[in-house]
Amino acid sequence: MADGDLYDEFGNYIGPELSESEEEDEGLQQQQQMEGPGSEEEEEEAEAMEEDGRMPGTDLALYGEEGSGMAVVLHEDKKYYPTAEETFGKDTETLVQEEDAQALEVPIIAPVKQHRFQVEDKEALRSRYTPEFLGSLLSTPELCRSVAVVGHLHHGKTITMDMLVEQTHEMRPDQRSNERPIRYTDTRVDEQERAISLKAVPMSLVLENSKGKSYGVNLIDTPGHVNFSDELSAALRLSDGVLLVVDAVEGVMVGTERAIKAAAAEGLPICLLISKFDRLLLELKLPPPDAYHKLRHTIEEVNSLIATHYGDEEQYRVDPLKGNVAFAAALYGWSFTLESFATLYCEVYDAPMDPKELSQRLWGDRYFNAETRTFSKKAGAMGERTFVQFILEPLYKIYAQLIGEDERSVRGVMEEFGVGLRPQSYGMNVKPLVKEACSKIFGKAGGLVDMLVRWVPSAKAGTMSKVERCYTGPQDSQLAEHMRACNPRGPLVIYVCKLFPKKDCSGFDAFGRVMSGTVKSGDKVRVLGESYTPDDEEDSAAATVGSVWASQARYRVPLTKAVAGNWVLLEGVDATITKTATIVPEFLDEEVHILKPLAFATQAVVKIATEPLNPSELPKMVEGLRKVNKSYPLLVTKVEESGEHTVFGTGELYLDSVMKDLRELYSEVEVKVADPVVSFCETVVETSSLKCFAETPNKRNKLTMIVEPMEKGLAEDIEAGRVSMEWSRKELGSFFQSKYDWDLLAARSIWAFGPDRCGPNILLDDTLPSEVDKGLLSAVRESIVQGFQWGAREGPLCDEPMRNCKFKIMDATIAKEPLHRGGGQVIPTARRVCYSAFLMATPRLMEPVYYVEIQTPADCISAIYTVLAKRRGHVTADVPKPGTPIFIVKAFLPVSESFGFETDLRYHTQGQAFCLSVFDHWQIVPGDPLDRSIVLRPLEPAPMQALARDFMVKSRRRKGMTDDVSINKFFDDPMLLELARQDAELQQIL
Ligand SMILES: Nc1nc2c(ncn2[C@@H]2O[C@H](COP(=O)(O)OP(=O)(O)OP(=O)(O)O)[C@@H](O)[C@H]2O)c(=O)[nH]1
Ligand SMILES: [Mg+2]
Repeated sequence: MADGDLYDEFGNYIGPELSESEEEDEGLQQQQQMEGPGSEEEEEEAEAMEEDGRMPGTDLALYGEEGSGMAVVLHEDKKYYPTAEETFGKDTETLVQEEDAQALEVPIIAPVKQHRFQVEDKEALRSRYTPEFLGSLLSTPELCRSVAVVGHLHHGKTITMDMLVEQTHEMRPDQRSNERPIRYTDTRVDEQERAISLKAVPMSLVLENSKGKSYGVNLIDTPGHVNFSDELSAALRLSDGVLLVVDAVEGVMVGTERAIKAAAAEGLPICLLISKFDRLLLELKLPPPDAYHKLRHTIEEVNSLIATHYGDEEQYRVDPLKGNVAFAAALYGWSFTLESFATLYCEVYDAPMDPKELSQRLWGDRYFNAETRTFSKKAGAMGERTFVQFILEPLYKIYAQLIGEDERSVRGVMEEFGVGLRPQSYGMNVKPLVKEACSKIFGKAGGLVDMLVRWVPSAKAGTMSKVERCYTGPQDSQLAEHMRACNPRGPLVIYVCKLFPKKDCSGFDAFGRVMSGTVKSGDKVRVLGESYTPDDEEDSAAATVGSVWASQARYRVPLTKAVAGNWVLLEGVDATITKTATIVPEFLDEEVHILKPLAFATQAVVKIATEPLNPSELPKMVEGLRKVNKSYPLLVTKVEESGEHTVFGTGELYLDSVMKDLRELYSEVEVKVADPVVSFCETVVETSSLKCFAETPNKRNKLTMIVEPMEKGLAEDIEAGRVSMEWSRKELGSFFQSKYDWDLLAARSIWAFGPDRCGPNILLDDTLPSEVDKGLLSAVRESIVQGFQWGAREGPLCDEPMRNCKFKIMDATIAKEPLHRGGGQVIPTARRVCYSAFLMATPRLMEPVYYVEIQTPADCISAIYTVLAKRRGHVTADVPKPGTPIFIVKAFLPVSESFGFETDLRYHTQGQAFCLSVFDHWQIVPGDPLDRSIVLRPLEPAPMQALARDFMVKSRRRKGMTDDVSINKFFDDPMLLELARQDAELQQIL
């Protein structure tokens, strides 16, 4: 039969029926035909195998043995395949796995994860001293200083660190001649790319003072951007003093003020470093006398802030004459203090003078009379101030000569100072040449070290004040004694304040300060979390310390042990730590309390909702969120009732950084992010219009409450810890009496703050002993407080926390039998009565407001006013920066209007204005959130008076709640009747 007749036009077989075996044969034949030449060989081989008695299909040719076909080889000696080592080389690991031993989704050999988020040096820098020497200095707390380098954005903190790194490490030639700074403490790739610090990074260096004595100096470089002020808080908690870096040109800015405020809150002494000194000469081109006035103005500005936050005491003031002010141009590798400059004079001129004495005459209204060769306080005929004459003018001359690049004049300058340059240096570009020449002239930063050594308490003295400030337990306990004495032989206590991710981001290393005892690898410890108390020991876990290191930004020095006063990086203890922790020995006889959690000067008010692109990856994202939460001290992650995962941060840059870490480092899933929104607060502006009451479900108890707004400033005082419920009744009484004019009775009847220990709401017992059985009332106190705190945490308007509310219990009927007044009855009722009193007191919504500082040239100011006005912002001041063409515009802007503000600002000012925003206060949103007559139109901006309603309704929708607050839910029937009766009475009167 012809092939064509067997198939129809669609290719279906229509021929006679075939037996199955025929079909198979045919298939086999077709296959063989397709395989073509070579298949014959296989056939032959198969035949040969059959003769051998071997199974066809399994290639049993012995590997690597020629002529093996004939040899008799025992079964166990047979080798069929090359070994993994022969194929892949020596260092190959071979795994023989049984089937189904691993879950399907787990790879047999996991790919090596590499996150390129840390800058990797080809080879680690080598310090000029041995690690042992560093270790030995760090083990002597008297010779250690722990300093946080703080300041405004881009004021030169990281470059100052670079200067110290260069002086203590062997730099490679390419690093030395490179015009781009290394930014050694910016360890992340994104920090380098954006040229901004995002994380606080510690380094322990051996620095020499001007007399050549070595000290172990722990420095931590903090970010200057106000969004990252949480890193600053963590760094300050571990330090004993601060090096405040202020740009000589920009002077005091918002970041400077924040840093001073935060340092004051920790009670740390300030040393001032006026950085970028060269900008006065090269950019502003100020004549020397004007440069002096500019510097003095900056120092005065710092001092006025210090007076505001520390008080007027002389000890905290900074003054070049006291020796706590240094000047530097770190980019050019030099720094000086008055004393180090005086020493330079004495050395160069070989003068038999005491540099200290000379230095006292180099600042302020001091003049040098060249004729009598004496110093006086009165200006001579044509004299300049000594600082100008002896410091600024020579500096200007040095720069002029070096920048002139004339080899002869440069040689002249160098000879004058008795130093020489390498011949090849004269051929260098201006920047490296100035850097090399200046660092030769000024030498190492001995003056700066002198300043730190003198003004920052030693690790030993610092530990004592840390314990007094941060230990939550009794100060007279034995443990506190050991900590205060910084006793290396006492029980181990480590205060962990920061977590650094490991290279593969699988876990974290804990960074902290040893408060007492000695830690070494292998120690068995107990990690106490932030909610640990001796009564509730749940938040504690056992762990074993892995490696112990001294952190050096990009490398680590392994330590055999770290004694009290040291900063350490610990491996293996991070599992249960979220933000801070206290590490103690596994077994300790004494009662232990924790060291205080961090306190922040700002609040996380911007929130975004996240969701994995692929819903099945939710667990991965949740795990990622848990990790970013560890990495950022102020970050708050929450799961809303609707199941939405929200992340709270301080601002746009902060959340941008968080999301980048979440996506790329910690979860590796695609994450969808909703537009940012802000958190709100709920408050009242009047006293409740009637006493609200509620009965417990069993009708045995009845609570009556009213609410009224709190005094201005009280909420902030409570939040900042200026008043605390842990105080004695007497202390509380006198605080409220003196500051807020409360009567003593009211002050003593405070029951609680809410929603937590330092929440901005108060619960007062305002009942009279003649009307209420106080004994019974105090029996249910705990339950009422819990109800109040629950209510204060989630207000009735849109589930946001309450603020500024003073709840007063006016009356209470409590069941005599304990069975009838249990928590289950009282807690929800207390919450309900809080809500009804709240709704009767003209409730309002509050929104967060940013303080915005804008740097701009004068001609852009009007455009800035317009941009701000469009966003409900307003300017509070616009002031010129003395000695510069810059204006500073200060303004308030609601956070909800701040999204995209920076871009808008740049657009309207042709990129000339630059702004920084930081949370400042809460402000009432205009309009009544409960006004039902307002009609909200979708996609249209709400008018001013409808804003509160608009915000509330949108928040409720987002949270999956109904549009309106159902008042009936919070009122009992008798209460509703009472309301109706009062309404009717009111109508009659009208
Ligand atoms: N002219 C001059 N520029 C400097 C000097 N020191 C730093 N800069 C420049 O100032 C900019 C910011 O320096 P950084 O050291 O990164 O500032 P920072 O304070 O660490 O910045 P953040 O950590 O992001 O707040 C860089 O562009 C430096 O080149 C200096 O002494 N002279
Ligand atoms: Mg920096």
